[in-house]
Amino acid sequence: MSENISFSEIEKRIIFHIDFDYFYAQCEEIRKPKLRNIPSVVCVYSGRGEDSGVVSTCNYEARKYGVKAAMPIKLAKSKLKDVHSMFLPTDMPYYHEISTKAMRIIQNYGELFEQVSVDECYMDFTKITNSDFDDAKIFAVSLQKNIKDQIKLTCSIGVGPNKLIAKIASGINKPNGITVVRLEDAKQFISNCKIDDIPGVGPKTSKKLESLGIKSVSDISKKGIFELRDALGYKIATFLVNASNAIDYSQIKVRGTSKQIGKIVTLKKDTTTLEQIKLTVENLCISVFENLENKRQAFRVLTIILILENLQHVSFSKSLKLYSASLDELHKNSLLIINEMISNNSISLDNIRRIGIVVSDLKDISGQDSLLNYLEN
Ligand code: DGT
Ligand code: CA
Ligand code: CA
Repeated sequence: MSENISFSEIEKRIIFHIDFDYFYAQCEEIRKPKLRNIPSVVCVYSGRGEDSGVVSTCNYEARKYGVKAAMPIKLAKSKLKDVHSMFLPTDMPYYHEISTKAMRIIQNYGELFEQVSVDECYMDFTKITNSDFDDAKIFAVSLQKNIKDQIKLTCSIGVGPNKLIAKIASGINKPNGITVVRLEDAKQFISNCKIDDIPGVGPKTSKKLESLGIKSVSDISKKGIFELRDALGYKIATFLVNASNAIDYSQIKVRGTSKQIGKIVTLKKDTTTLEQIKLTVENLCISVFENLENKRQAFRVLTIILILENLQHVSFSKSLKLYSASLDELHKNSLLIINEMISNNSISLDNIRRIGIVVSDLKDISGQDSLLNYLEN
């Protein structure tokens, strides 16, 4: 995948890293709002004795008392012995449910999406922002607000020119923070970080670096890969030298099930009539359909994205009863949804700045005799 990407395309990227705050503990607060005002601690009980086990995570109220992930439950209880607090066991199915809802809201932005864990994902916002970091900030605010309004969950967002910078940035202003690091500021940003702020650097690598007299990120950036190769191995040496220069070429890894095809266009300033919008939608559908046809895929979920003059983001997804590979159906449904979105949200046509159409839940149909056969089955 990466070999097809040119330098200039890499340089123009805008990547979001989204990390849900104190995730398991916040999920507990969502169903028991009283927990918000007291230290609450989510624990993995070992089953061997009453308080045997470790802290999985805790809310920020509990963090004030020094409670941390991986701490023995007994120690956490002793830190909170003088305050009213709550200790709860983990409930993974419920956390996954909340995670799925939040991830769906993020995916509705219709860009390349990669979920890395139950509470973390990356999204490539290059297209939707036209590589503009000011727009990216507005999208980050909107995304954070959408998740908060819809499921009462806060998250922290890092925006950067690549995954590495975005990931570090999301941890800077926790909880409920947004940190934007522009391409031109990325080198300075990473130089101000500690070596073990770089994801993947643990105590083992830190120690090895220290034995080479390397104490800071800028120390690494002054070294060549070959100088570090013997101590660390070629792979880690390359990663670290690149990272210390704020370089990271890794791509968003779209998972099989969340693959999608989409296109967003910016409307001309004077494109305000319904006719013009219809024409734009038709062209978008044709382009998305050609892409589907080339990949020999059918879709089931259709998402329409409207981006307004103030960059407010309105999206709506519809799931079809059957997989479809028909341009007509794509076109018909897109128009229906857009009409509904405009009237339900009383959006004035003048306000629409960009329109996007995304199809997802894709299925291979290359084995079918023809698209038509497939549809009639
Ligand atoms: P944050 O992101 O600093 O606001 O707090 P969390 O709790 O979201 O921390 P994060 O993102 O490192 O981890 C996500 C979830 O993974 C967390 O809610 C619980 C679980 N987790 C993290 N660290 C540990 C651990 O050391 N042990 C266990 N059992 N679970 C953990
Ligand atoms: Ca988290
Ligand atoms: Ca996380």
